[in-house]
Amino acid sequence: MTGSGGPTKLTLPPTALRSRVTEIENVYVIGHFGIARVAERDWSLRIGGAVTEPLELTMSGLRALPSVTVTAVLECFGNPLAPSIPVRRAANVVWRGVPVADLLMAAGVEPGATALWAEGMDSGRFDDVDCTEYLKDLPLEIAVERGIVAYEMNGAPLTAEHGFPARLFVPGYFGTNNVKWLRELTVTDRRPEHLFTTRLYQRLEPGSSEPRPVRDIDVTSLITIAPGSRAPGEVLIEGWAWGAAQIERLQLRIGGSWTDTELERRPTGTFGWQRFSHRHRFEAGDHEITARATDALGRVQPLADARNQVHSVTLSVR
Ligand SMILES: Nc1nc2c(c(=O)[nH]1)N[C@H]1C(S)=C(S)[C@@H](COP(=O)(O)O)O[C@H]1N2
Ligand SMILES: [Mo]
Repeated sequence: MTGSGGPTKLTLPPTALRSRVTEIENVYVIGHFGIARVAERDWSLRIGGAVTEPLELTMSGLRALPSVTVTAVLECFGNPLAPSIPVRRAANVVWRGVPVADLLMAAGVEPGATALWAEGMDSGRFDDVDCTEYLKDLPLEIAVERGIVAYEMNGAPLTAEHGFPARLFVPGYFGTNNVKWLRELTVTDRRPEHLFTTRLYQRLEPGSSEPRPVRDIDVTSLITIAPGSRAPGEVLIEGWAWGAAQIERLQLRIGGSWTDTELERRPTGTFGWQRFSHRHRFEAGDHEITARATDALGRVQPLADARNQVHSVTLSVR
């Protein structure tokens, strides 16, 4: 199974992300090898590696298992070849699927396993490298804690673009880990050498010289009101804030000074985005509004030079 054509990228403007749950047509799309078209009857999921009972599941077998529903952010790390440029590809989605924990429980994980490899059915050439599959590896502990093999987004079967018939989804992790057109999960104790595991989607964390795989989502926020012309008066400024950890504070900079906004909390152990809102009265003039989030671990969105740098919108009030 190969993707069709070259890389596929669909990015939506922030104003298309106003809904709490992003409509499927407003969910960005990334396919490094294009979009794989998979027929349900040709699909199965193999679970193997360091397990006592390797499994192979059909779609009807997967659907027959108990499922969970979680609302969580899907966010692209960005261009793997230019990782400091903010691309702001994000969405908040209701996912339904079978917990990885249940599947691995049925397969019986052998002692000493630390990693889970996830393989997609798409293949092709990316960054001048031929790949026989899309491959990611995850810490087994996190995959078991919150990973699901998802077959619905927002209550409907996955579309081909989003990984039909099933994909991995790990709440709190960057999109690159959420392998679409999933065909195999392998339990093991090491990292695979692969374009998408050890070469691309690596980052240098502050104070470290050792590249690390892109996993936890950064502290981020997005203003969703439309930029452009407005009449003088009060404007409801709103948007979303999210990250691997809960966002504790969302400030807006309007005309040079920072103000706190009203910010929703998110329930413990969940990874959906949090709404922020603030009413402000604008006089005639051009006004730049900037949003900055701070998470529960004190991490603040950088003002510049980072993929998760603050987002700004300019209003021309006349
Ligand atoms: N099989 C496969 N899975 C994949 C990819 C891919 O190219 N092939 N791209 C990843 C990246 S980088 C992102 S951001 C998400 C995007 O998911 P979406 O297209 O459903 O928005 O899928 C991830 N899973
Ligand atoms: Mo991505």
